[in-house]
Amino acid sequence: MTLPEIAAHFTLPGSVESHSEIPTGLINSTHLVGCAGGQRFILQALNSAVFKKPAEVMENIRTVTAHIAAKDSDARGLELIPTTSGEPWLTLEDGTLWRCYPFIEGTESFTKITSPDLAYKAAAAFGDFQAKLADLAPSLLHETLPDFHNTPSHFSKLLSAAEKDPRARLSGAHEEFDYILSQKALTTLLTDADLPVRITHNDTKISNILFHTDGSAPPVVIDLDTVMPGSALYDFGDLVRSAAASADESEADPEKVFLDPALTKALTEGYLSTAADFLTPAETALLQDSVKVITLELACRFLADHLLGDIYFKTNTEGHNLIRARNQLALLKSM
Ligand code: ADP
Ligand code: GN1
Ligand code: MG
Repeated sequence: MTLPEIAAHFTLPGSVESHSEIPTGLINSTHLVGCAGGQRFILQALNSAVFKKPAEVMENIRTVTAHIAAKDSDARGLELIPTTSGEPWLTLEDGTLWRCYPFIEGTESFTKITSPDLAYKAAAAFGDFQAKLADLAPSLLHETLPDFHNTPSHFSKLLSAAEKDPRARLSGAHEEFDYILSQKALTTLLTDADLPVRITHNDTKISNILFHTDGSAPPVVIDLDTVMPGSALYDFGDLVRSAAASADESEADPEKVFLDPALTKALTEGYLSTAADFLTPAETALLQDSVKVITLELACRFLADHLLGDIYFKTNTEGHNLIRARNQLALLKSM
C-alpha cells in the first residue's frame, strides 16, 4: 500500500500533497505528510518485529496521554487522529499498525544539543512527564517490552550472541567485547538497588523531545511507545547519555565522543527542578551512576545486534552497529 493510500484511511482535512520520511528514529518508520490546505501530519508504522503486541502499546499511550491531559489541558501533546471508520489506529491485513498524529508545528528536535539552557528545559520536561504520572498506578500499564531496561539481561544476550557468532563478526569486535566484559560489575548496579517502580518513558533520548522554536511553551515529550513500568533512573541516564554526548551516536571517529560536563550539570539541575519532589534518596544518590549503566546497556545492545547481523536497529552501512557500540564505550570511558 502506498503512503497516500494509508493516509486515506485517516480523517485528514484534504488529499495528500507531499510526503517524506523522517529518518532519525532507529525503530519505527515515520513520515511527514502535507495535506491540501497546508496542514501537516505524522504517519507512523509501529515496528512489529520489536512491538509484538502493538495494541497494548497504543493502550499505554492512550492511558498516559489521557492522564496528563486531565491534569494540564494546555499540554500541547500527542493526540491520535482517528481512522475514517472511527478507530484510533489502523491495522493492516499483514498486522502492521499505522497511527497518525498532528505534526506539531513550530518545533524542532535534535540528535545532540549544545546549549545548557535547552538541556535544562529538556530535562525539566522529562522530569515533569514522570511527575505527572507519579499518581497513576504502574500496574495499569502493559509491560510491552519485558526486560527492556534490564541491564544484566542485555549483558547475557550479548554473551549468547557472541557464543553463537552467526555472522562470524566477533573477531572484528574483540576489543569492544572484551571491554564490555570488564565492566560486568556495572551491569547490576541499578537492578541490585531495589528502586521504586514508576511509570517511565524508557526512551528519553534527546530526539524524542520537541522544542518550540520561539520558546513559547515547554518542550513536548514524544515517542511514547516504550512508556511502561520502569525506573526513573533509566530515563535520567538515557537523557544524559544522549543529550550530553559531544557527538552523534553514529560518529565515525570515537575520539570525538565524550560526555560534556556543562551539559550534564544543566541536565541534572533541570531534571531535579521537576523530579526532586518525588525521587527517593536512593534514586537521587544513583543519578550519575545511572548514566554509566544505560550507556553500557546500549553498548551491549548495539554490539549484540552487530553480531546477530543487524536485525533490530535500522542501519545505513555494514558495521553501523559496531560503530554505535564503539561510541557508547568511548562515552562510558569519558565518564
Ligand atoms: P521513532 O520511534 O522511530 O524514534 P519518533 O516518534 O521519535 O519515532 O519520531 C521520529 C522523529 O519524527 C522525531 O525525532 C521528530 O523529529 C519527528 N516527529 C515525530 N512525531 C512528531 C510530531 N507529532 N510533530 C513533529 N515532529 C514529530
Ligand atoms: C531506539 O526509536 P528510537 O530511535 O527513539 C531504541 C532505544 C535506544 C535508541 C538508541 C524501542 O530509540 O532503546 O536507546 O534507539 N528504542 C527501542 O538510539 O528499542
Ligand atoms: Mg524517537
